[in-house]
Amino acid sequence: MNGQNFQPIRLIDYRPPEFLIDELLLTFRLKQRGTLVQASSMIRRNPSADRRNGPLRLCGEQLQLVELRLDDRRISLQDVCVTDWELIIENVPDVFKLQITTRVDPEDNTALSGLYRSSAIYCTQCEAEGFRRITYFLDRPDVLARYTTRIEAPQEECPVLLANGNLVAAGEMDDGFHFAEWQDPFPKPSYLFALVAGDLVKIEDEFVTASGRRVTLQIYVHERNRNKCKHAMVSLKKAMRWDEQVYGREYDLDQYMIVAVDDFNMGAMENKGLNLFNAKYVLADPRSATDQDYLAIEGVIAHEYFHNWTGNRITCRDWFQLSLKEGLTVFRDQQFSADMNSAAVQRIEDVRLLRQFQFREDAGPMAHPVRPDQYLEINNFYTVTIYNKGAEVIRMLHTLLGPETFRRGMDLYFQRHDGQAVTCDDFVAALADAADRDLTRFKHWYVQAGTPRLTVTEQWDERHCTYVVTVAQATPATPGQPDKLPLHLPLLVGLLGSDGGDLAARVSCPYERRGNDLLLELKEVQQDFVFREVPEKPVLSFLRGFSAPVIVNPFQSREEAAFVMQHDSDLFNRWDAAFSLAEAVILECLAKLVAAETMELDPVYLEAIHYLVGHPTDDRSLTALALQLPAENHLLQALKQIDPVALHEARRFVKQELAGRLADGLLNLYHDNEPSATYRLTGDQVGRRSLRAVCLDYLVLLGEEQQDLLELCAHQYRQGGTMTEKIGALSALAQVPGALRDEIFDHFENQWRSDPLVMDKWFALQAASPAADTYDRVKKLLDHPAFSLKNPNKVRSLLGVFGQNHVHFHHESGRGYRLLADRICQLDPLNPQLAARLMQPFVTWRRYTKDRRQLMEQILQEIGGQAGISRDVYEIVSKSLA
Ligand code: 0A1
Ligand code: ZN
Repeated sequence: MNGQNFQPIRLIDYRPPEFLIDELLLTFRLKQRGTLVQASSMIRRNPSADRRNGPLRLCGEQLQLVELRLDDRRISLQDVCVTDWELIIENVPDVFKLQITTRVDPEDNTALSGLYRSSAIYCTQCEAEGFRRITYFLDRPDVLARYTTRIEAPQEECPVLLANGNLVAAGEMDDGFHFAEWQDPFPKPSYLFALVAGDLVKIEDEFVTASGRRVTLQIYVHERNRNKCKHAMVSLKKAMRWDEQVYGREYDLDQYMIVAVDDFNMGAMENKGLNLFNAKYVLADPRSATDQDYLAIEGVIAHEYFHNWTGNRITCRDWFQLSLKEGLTVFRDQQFSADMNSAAVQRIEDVRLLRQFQFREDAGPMAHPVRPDQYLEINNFYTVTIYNKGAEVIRMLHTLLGPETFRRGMDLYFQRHDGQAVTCDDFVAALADAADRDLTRFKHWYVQAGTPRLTVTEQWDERHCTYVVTVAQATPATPGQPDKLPLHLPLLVGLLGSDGGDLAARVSCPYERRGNDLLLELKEVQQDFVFREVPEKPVLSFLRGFSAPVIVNPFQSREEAAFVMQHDSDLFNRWDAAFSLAEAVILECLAKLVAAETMELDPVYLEAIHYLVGHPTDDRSLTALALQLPAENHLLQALKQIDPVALHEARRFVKQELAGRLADGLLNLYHDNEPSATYRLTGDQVGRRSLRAVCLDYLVLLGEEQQDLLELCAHQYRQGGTMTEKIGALSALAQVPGALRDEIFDHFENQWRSDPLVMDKWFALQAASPAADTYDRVKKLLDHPAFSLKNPNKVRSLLGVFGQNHVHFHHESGRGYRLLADRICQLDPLNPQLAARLMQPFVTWRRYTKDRRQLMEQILQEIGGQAGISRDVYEIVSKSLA
């Protein structure tokens, strides 16, 4: 394999920086090729460094060094050492001024890290290590400097010039250039630097903070998108108010800017005062964006805004602490979305994502702790573990401490560490101090990878009216961590009586009450929880609200699960009961299929779903969620050896059976829930649209015999006034190849071919389709004029989604593997970060049937053998094969 010389970075090697930079003046003279960057900094030795006499080593990549001056004297470039990743200057004084001029070519920057161009806009992406692609610098998060940024650019091409902080000067220059100078009063790490220049329009609003300061809010977009920013602006204002009310956090600059760009590797970036967003998370109108898009925009806008305190004011000491800002900020954005919309729906969506993606990551060769202790390429660690499991860890702290104590802990954290770069330990210490609790065992969550499994047993003593729940925990071994310690976790439970009511209020037990719930704290490998004066054998409502990120081995009968599904006061657990029942039923069918027995639908499950369809709750989104079967991505985790085709068939059988048996009920539900003609983003309206989409998704499976059901889809597509309805119809139709499907997909393409975000949906629906012709279509779509390997949204919509399409990606011929692998190799030299992300479906290759295993192993070896392989892709390949 190539790439063996890449060296891992280790947490134990962390040392404080040898130098500090307090002030930095950056001057950019922008050109598509040959941008000149002058960086003038005040540098001094760090009094608390381990070593005080070493050379100055600055990070730098893909730079052309033009000039160097130390204390205003020019240094010959022969007298310094320049490598592919460093500039080393020997014998520097203790305090000095350094001026560096570098040259970069934004137009050729396809990696979208550093300074690049997207749809004629100059922009930057510096997290995690992009700043070193702009100038030589101490590019590490524990070096905090005050930045002044001067941008010079051709006035006509770039009327708008933006950087972090406040605008302090602007004016015209010779040769059609103009300039703007920005000053950011808050010291920040280099990863939060940003610059934007281009022809953009701004949408402006104002926010008055709790203490009465006026903040100007601006969203910058291309002229054609001017009318699609309202929702983002409303979301921003809601997030600002919420952070004041819930965490007492006010915004700290006079101006808050958001810029939407078309080419972006991630969702968005929290640069101080100047957030850069993937256009997907800013632009929306009802004609072109779905309800899910609207909710995602609200969530991402909030996430970036919340980073201003959790990430920017208090940042990470090193990249191993990434979850310090990301886990905490995801937790905050989840809380916010739960408060703005349906809390139960939000929790279900969060848990679905966690189970499908994080549990899968945690069980595979890329498993790593929330605070990793080693990496080759930090960009590979922007993972569901760091973000979403990290958020679960914070949520557990919130549950253990209770909301008031948690808030006191957060206050202490902000007060203690404002302006610092700190660690996850510092965060937990602030909470522990505020709560006056020992959280030592809890901290295992940060260092231990893998999803714990809980085994639950119940004992009911009728004579003494005593009920005992025994819970045991075990975390499976993960790479590099064969032995696991017990964790400290909060278990919220309820006891349901035979009438479905909560018994908890009446029983005697030493556990803290949290509303209807009881809080059990599991700390040991195994513990008994005893409840006395229990009048009848209760049905246990376990792990309410998914109070800990664990897998619970099934311990209840299907009848009990159906009971929870109907009666639990915890809406999350109602849904979860439906989900687990469906999982058990599908896996049972799969076992039958594999054993060549006839598959049958369990009558208990059928009855439960029948009831659900006949008695929808007021929260229609909840009913819609309960009707959706677990994704293949989730189901496969329970299998020793994955046969993706058999799994797909078993799931499809259950879906088809439900459709057939419940057709009338589903059709009634569909017709009873027509949304209003005008678009409104209320729970009621969103619920109607999603419930109808789920109904169609089932009903369309009966389309072969009942043409009118296909027509129902077509009708919704043609008549629906919103993108949500159109996508609902298209997504259902995508399952049934035929003239009608083709006609409607063509129609959609013709109508939307010039809207890139809508075309992303069109690509994704086709790449996700289980229909037999998916592979051929995807192959053809790679040559579609709207597709481009250079645009991450396109790559994710077509190739990323195809990689998650189990039946087609894992086609026994290996053609799905080949298709993806070839594109990964093509993409790697252009955009290694994105190429590495596309590797994800290969990572768990060992879990599949033998033929597939062999094919995937070969592919991994082939990719690993590519000349010039990036560190990003190399890390994934080598860990997968290890
Ligand atoms: N900090 C951002 C995510 C982000 C990370 C890396 C990026 O480029 C490599 C871009 C964005 C967030 O959490 O929103
Ligand atoms: Zn973030």
